[in-house]
Amino acid sequence: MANNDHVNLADFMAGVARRNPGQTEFIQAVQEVAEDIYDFMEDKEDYHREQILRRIAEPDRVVSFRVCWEDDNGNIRVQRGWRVQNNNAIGPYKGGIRFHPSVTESILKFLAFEQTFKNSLTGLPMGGGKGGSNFNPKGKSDREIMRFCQSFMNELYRHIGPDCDVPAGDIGVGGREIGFMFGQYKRLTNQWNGVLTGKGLEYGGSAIRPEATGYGAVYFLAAMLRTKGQDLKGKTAVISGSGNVATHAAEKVTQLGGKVLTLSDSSGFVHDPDGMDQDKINWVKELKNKRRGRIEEYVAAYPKAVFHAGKTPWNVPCDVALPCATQNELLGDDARALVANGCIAVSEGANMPTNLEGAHVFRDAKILFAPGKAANAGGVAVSGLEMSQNSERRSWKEEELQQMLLDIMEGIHARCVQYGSDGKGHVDYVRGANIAGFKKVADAMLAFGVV
Ligand code: NDP
Ligand code: 2IT
Repeated sequence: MANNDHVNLADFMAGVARRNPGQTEFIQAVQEVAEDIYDFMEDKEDYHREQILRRIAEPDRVVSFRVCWEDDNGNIRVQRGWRVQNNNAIGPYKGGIRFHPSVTESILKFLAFEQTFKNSLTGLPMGGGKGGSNFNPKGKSDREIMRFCQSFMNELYRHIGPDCDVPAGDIGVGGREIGFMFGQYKRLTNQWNGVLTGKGLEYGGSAIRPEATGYGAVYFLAAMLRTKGQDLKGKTAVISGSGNVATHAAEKVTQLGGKVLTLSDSSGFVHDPDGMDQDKINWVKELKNKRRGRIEEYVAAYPKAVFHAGKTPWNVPCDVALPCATQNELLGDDARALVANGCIAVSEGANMPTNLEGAHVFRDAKILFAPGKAANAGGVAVSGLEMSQNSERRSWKEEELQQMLLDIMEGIHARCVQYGSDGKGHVDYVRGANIAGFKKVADAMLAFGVV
């Protein structure tokens, strides 16, 4: 009789911590999932016997490599690059690439782990992966970005492929960087295929991919509100970040009749008591994507707004909140402030923006709380649709894709309700997302035997 049938949660987590020393974000992400999965697995011997959670929490592989490039002054710069291929039970590895000085192996492992469940939740055949570099794109010229992207791809290309691993964007990686990386992949392999998503519309990209994450997070929010007979009309929204996810979340909240009060970046947040209409949001997009400026500049253009240096926006009273910047940006005290100020729903556009304590505050208060792996899955879902279009060698119409995104988000919401409902009118979306995401991957792994 094997003796590892029933390792309890505490021992399981102690093992994860022992095997991944110092990888705090990864351990945090595993803990959050394991808390729900252990409960769900209690009477499911085969998941225990086959060590399924232990296997999902051990990446299939982590590739780490040196990235050298030359800056505009002729200096040789050395960065580290990674690709974490976490699990490909239900499809090719799929997940973004992040360029940010804070990137570590721990952060990419947490993101690849989360991605595995997120991609499963979409209902599309995609496994989980993530990559990136500690390269800081801020202040770099276009040519420097190009040289870095080309050097990064010089190693990455041998680990990816349209049926193997399909990267996309994330923090610090948008259309410009995907273009440089796709160009270099094509040059190295002499293959034109759907190896990356988030491409430009001229070369195989999908309509609405840039909008999909932010829009999807708001569709999920609207679906949660609907269970309480409510919608976004007239509701005040506090949003963090001012990048791809935040600006498109703001756009959709506005379209659905809500009033966006804040956006932020790593220097602080702007509070616009008049709300941010489409013109103002377009101004922010231009600021961030073209001029590569700081959110602080908003107050010069819109003088009624106030900039709060070094602060996050969670103390601004609101009906709904969308953390859309980065991990661990919303802590226990922030969650308590939001609940105390009457916030009724939180939809995570970012990955793991709420820390464990904050998540427990929201769950205990029984507000509507959508974890990133459910709420922000619209981005990777449309990436999956971009893969389908590339394989089929055609492009679907924008209206079709808009409807597919909406349907996918409704489907994720329904799966969360199925596994997260307490049967008495309350839905724990974290639990629902964890279990629904896990089950599909776990059952595929059971079918494969011990691999
Ligand atoms: P962008 O690079 O477009 O924007 C990132 C935004 O977050 C910027 O406003 C940035 O401010 C801010 N930010 C980044 N790091 C920090 C930090 N350490 N502290 C405070 N603010 C920070 O990235 P995205 O919008 O694409 O990504 C935002 C989040 O959404 C991430 O968690 C990402 O993993 C997640 N996500 C993205 C998807 C996508 O499709 N792009 C899909 C699903 C999730 P600053 O300019 O000062 O750095
Ligand atoms: O975190 C994420 O889901 C992303 N950055 C998008 C991944 C993708 O493959 O589109």
